[in-house]
Order: sequence, then structure tokens, then C-alpha cells
Amino acid sequence: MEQLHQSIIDAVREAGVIVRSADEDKGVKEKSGHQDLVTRYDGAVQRFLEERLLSLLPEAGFLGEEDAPNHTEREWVFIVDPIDGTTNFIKGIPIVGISVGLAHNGQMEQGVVYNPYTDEMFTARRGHGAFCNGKPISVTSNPLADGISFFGTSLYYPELGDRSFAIAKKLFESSLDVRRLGAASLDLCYVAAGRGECYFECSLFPWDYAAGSLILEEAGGIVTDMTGAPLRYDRKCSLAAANAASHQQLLDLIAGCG
Ligand code: LIP
Repeated sequence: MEQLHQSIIDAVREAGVIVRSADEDKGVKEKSGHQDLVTRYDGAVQRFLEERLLSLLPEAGFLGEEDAPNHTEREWVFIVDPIDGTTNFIKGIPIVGISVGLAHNGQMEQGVVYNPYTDEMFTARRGHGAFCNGKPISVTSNPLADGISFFGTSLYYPELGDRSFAIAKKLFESSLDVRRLGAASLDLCYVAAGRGECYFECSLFPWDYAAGSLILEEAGGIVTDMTGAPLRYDRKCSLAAANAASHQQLLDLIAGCG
């Protein structure tokens, strides 16, 4: 499995070359609505990764953001967001995660998240720790009061806006400050690397959080849905992620917002 892990990392790094080489004409289109955008590069990166990853593990299924699920009932499934932070990519904001998770019977076993603009490769294998560019990373032991709180706005679901910002305001009042990166995979990796203490988002797809959730857990963090239940990787979920010192406080704060 270690050799497979390195081969996945190599494939993700190569996918980063496609992202960095993008030209001005990104072929932007709307998916489910005005705020749900996709580019021709999302599709190109996903096609590249699906071919490479399934050549590494032909018996696996593939669940990617930009295409219909492919044999996701199989024992092994790749869960992939080819460009997490698509709107950042379109706007030239260098906060983009190429995210590849590998699940075994519904449990994450490997996670790789790469930001090609900062050349930061976040990786984890279950039971073997979490790394950034090969160096061990870990969450802080800070309480929320001494922490940075990341959040997402679930902008594809406007009905979640009021609740998202109500929780974000409570976090703003309870921590050092808040940040909205626009890429869930990197929100999770930043908490894993100790750059912040918690992250929540009211609704995400498995490809947004599959890899990052394992990286955060292997870095000593706790990741659940916003009720405190385990994450699901076969359907959408809310997300409540934090270092071990802050997770229950995050859940309590979320519950207090109704
Ligand atoms: C994005 C997530 C982000 C969320 C956005 C979007 P995409 O993923 O990473 O956290 O707030 O609504 O889902 O669509 O850029 O791959």
C-alpha cells in the first residue's frame, strides 16, 4: 500500500501541472446555478486522474465531482475532487486543492490534497500519520478562544446562508478570527497543519472532504458531521472538524445556533 500511496501522490502532482498551465480562457460554465461554476480544466484534471488512478488499482470504483459515479459499490473507491476551490481557480486566487481519497469498504484509507500554487502536498495513510511535503504535521492543542476558525458558506444552497453566517458570527465572537478559504479540502488540511483550530460547513459532497478528513484525523483532529455523527462518504454531509481540544466546543456552539 505504501507504493500505491506514492503512485497516487505522483499522479496528483502531475495533475497540478495541468492546473498551473491553465490559460486565461478556462471555459467557465454554470452547473446547478449562478454560483456553481465549472471549467474545462475540472473535467480535464478528473479525466487524467481517473485514468491514472484506475491504472494503479483497476478493481477500484471512482466517485468524482465532474462525472457520474463509476462502480462505487466496489470494495475500493477513489473519491476525487479534481479542482476543489473552482471559483478561486477561476478568479486566480491561489487556494486550490486537488483532492484524492481512497476508501476501503466505506472507510478512508488514504488521502492526498495538493495545492499546485503553493506546492504543498498534504498526505495521510490510516495509522501512519499526516504529512505536508513529507514532514509530519499535527493539530494544535489550542482552545477555540486562541484559535482561527475556518468556515464554508455552502453557497450552492442559499437556504443554508443564514445558519452558516450565524454560526460563523458565533465563532468570530469565540475565537481569534474567522477565515473563508473556498476550498474545503484545504480548510481541513490547514487545521491538520496547525494553521487553525476548527472548520465547519453546513453541506458538502464526499469529494470535498474525503481526503482532507483522513489527513486531519491522522494529524490528531476530530471530524464529524455537525450533529457529532460519523461522516458518510456515500452522500452529502455537514462537517464539524477541529483539534481534539475544541471539537466538543464547536459542536456545542453549532447546537446553540439552532
Ligand atoms: C467547494 C468547497 C467549498 C464550498 C463550495 C464548493 P468546489 O468545492 O470546497 O468549501 O464552500 O461551495 O463546494 O465546488 O470548488 O469543488
